[in-house]
Amino acid sequence: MLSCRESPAAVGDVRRGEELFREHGCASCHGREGLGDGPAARGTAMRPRNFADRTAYRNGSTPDAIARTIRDGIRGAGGGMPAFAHIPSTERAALASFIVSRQQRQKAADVVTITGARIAPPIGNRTITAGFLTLHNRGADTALVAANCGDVKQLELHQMESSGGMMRMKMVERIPLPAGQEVRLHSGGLHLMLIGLKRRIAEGDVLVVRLRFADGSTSDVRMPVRKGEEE
Ligand code: HEC
Ligand SMILES: [Cu+2]
Repeated sequence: MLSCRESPAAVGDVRRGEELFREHGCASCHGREGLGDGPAARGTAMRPRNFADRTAYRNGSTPDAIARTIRDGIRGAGGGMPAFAHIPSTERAALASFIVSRQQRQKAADVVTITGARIAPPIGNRTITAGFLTLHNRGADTALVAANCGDVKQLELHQMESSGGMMRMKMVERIPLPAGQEVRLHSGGLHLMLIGLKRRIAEGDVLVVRLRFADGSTSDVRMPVRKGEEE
């Protein structure tokens, strides 16, 4: 995907924008790096935008659109972005340059490498099983947001957690993949849940699972059916 920006922002603008981002308190909600994880955002239902994820902007991700959003804020259902009409337009433009500089240039699918993918052989006649893999993110922060496979009715992202001494699974919306880090999906932790296998699978079979990342890019992963060391 190419972005057409007629006048690439000057480096000075980006640096000024970064200062203003702190001075005007944007970082308190959006986080210093603009990843949507500032201290004011913690513990609330409000989700400030992660600027790296270009698909997440409701009002456009270009410098002009962003400068307008800063002026007008976002109101209505799910809103929570205050309007900053009092900020001079030159400063709003610098803020927009900084925010655009945070947008991820590389597709997540190209920078996340996958190893150790496998699907646990289903037990008996069950049509449900789990999938595991390790994701190494060599790019900017992203997240695994969905998975699907033609041989499975429903594929969910799950997390095991203990509550009251019992281990139980719960569905998660996304699995964060922080920059430079390795996230391991494994038995007893995060995993892919394959619900409703459309055909019988056994050790030696391979399923192709499509992973979708926060920026909308996808990766097709060959997942052999085999037991792990822990089984
Ligand atoms: C009180 C917390 C808070 C502060 C302070 C804040 N924001 Fe936001 N911002 C949000 C939330 C929440 C959203 C997501 C709104 C939504 O989805 O309706 C958002 C969204 C945005 C967006 C994305 C708009 C879109 O099209 O989706 C931009 C750009 C933005 N903020 C810039 C800024 C800038 C620049 C500042 C500082 C001048 C700032 N924000 C300060 C909470 C905040
Ligand atoms: Cu599960």
